[in-house]
Amino acid sequence: ASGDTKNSENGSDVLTVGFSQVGAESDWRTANSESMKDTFSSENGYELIFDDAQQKQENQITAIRNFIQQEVDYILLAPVTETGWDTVLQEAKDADIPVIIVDRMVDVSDDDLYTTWIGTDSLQEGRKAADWLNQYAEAKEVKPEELNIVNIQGTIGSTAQIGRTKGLEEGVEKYGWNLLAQQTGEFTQAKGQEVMESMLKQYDNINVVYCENDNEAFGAIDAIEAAGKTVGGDIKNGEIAVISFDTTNAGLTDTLSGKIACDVECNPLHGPRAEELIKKLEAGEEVEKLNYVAEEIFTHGNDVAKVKAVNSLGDEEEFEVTQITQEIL
Ligand code: GZL
Ligand code: ZN
Repeated sequence: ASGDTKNSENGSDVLTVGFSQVGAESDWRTANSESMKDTFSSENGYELIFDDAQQKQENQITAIRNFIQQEVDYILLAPVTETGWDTVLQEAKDADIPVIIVDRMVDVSDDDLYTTWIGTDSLQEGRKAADWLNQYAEAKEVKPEELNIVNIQGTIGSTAQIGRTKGLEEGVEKYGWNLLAQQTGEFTQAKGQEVMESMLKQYDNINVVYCENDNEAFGAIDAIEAAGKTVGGDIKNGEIAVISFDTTNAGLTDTLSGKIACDVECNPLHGPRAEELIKKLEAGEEVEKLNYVAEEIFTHGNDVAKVKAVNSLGDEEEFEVTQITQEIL
């Protein structure tokens, strides 16, 4: 498939790209799909075969096998979970079709089973949120042991969930927070609301809700308000601080209003970056194995100016906390 664009696998001068997408579970996912469709359009000289797996790994494996049958030039995979990919990626390798992993990461026996990866550092995202929460509690004169946290997790086994949960759990260990409950909200608004409702029935002392994406936060906020409680940041006076990830438009709108106390950016616009990698591969150029996308952190109050977080490569990085304003939206 690599080599001269003019003579791609199926002989036409169009590059055929098969994209196995997780599903349509969240605003972030929708934006990610749009970015890929906008980039790999026919006017840009591509034929995109797009498959929505409805968050099921077996559907992704079927889609990849179909792409192999159709002799696509490139396979893009946004993997719903971290494991279970060795067999089908070996089949793609045997068919000499380069695989680009997008967004979440895969854990495979041999990383030659994929050509390159483009995405974001979920572990560092979680660590940013934890560092922010530690400083925020201090600013609000709330002791670490007074923080009663519930964690609405993402799709269990996805690296986005694994990383963000790990970042929180490290904070619990390090600062002595109370982690009352953890349950998956499957990155959806409906499940996030359902899980929050059940947690509110079990605990009457929750003052922090750590949601692993904005859609879970929207659901959790509805449940909290329906229970007659208040989301905000004034933990000392009974408000519930909601932490979230993705910084979707709706998420940043809630951050501006103070309903979300802190939203950690996770950038979905991987289309152009994936195309850049394909162009390099077509030109026979070397590409980095791992291509991390830079991402920030947003709040609406000046309580925390900077956060520090070690990234997945082991380097500590410092980030200015961005104050959300109407103009940024
Ligand atoms: C994160 C991505 C996650 C988003 C969710 O990189 O995999 O999946 O945070 C989406 O909104 O469902
Ligand atoms: Zn991310």
